[in-house]
Amino acid sequence: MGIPEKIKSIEEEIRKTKINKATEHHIGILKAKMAKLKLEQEVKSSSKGKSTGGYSVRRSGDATVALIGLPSVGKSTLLNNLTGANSKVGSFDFTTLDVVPGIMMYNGAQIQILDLPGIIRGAASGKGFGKKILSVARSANLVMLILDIFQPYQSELLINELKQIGIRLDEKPPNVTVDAKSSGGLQITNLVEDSLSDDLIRGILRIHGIHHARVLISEPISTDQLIDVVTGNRVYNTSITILNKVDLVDKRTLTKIKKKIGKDFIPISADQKQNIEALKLAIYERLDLIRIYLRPKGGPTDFDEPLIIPNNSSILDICAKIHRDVKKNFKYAYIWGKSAKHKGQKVGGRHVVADEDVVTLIKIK
Ligand SMILES: Nc1nc2c(ncn2[C@@H]2O[C@H](COP(=O)(O)OP(=O)(O)OP(=O)(O)O)[C@@H](O)[C@H]2O)c(=O)[nH]1
Ligand SMILES: [Mg+2]
Repeated sequence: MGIPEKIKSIEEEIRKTKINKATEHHIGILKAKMAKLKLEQEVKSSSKGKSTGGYSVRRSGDATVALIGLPSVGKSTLLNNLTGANSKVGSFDFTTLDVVPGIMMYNGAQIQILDLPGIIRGAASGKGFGKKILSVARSANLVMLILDIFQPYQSELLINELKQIGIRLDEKPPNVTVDAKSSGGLQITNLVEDSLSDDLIRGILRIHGIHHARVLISEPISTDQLIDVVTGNRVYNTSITILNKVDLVDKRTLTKIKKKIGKDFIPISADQKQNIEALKLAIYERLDLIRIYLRPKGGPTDFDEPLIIPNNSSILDICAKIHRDVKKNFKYAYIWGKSAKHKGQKVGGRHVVADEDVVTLIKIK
């Protein structure tokens, strides 16, 4: 049996097995086996030279947002509207066949938005260039899920396809440490009562070739999350959900749909430019960026071009963003603003800055 057939038969078996406490171990082991087979499949197809990588698109700007949705939901119309780009819009599916980048300016930040071809069910297993499309979302800072007013319940499908290629949306990485050793077997410290059994943990680790390790589980986790940890190639991404084409329905219908979707989303009309400013603000807020103003030693502060960095960045992160030499030659900094104890406080590289701080960097002579 080849790998695809093995995966299929395990999927079948999982589907047929009733989920309860008695079958938990069995299903956990099956899932771990399937994750292992999928990894093997990836390795095999990439060594055969089959491209499983993403589109080549040059990253630019301070953060990147990937537009993910079914065909014809209005991704290109939205890109054009947010950024002034000129991505082709069509009333038929699969109008966009490549990545089309645009830049949205907001609060001094340059936010790169990537328009992508539409995905369909089965995208994660390669349907319709699905893997190429989905993998762009892996390296994006924010995934924008776009729903169409006529297909408002498709977010599960999108989330599931992303999940299958290793993207976890709005989840925190599980708090589990697997510290591999060269001998000594598997030593498990499970601080959570009534969670996965040691037997199941051992089984999952062994399937993934881990026979000697110290494992520390400090919060409740599911079988899937443990498999994520041992597989090691998961990314944890933030998302935002948009419902497009709301110009086509009346208020009453929209309220009904809102109730049924049951999760937060932003209603917009990309075509009629409704609620676009609110969407821009939401994107900016979700990206969690801050502005830093640089003040050269003895000179005036540059308030025109803030440096845009992720929230909770340190002075050294600022240096790295400017240039790696700046980081190498960094000595200390002076700081004004919300993160400073007093005006012009002298701080080291690890100091965490706040939105709209003013910073003077002093380098080694
Ligand atoms: N009424 C209405 N039509 C819209 C809206 N946004 C997009 N459309 C229309 O929907 C159709 C598809 O729009 P596109 O922007 O090409 O959709 P897409 O998601 O990029 O499609 P693919 O590239 O094929 O995946 C076009 O006919 C658009 O004019 C909207 O807000 N309201
Ligand atoms: Mg398009």
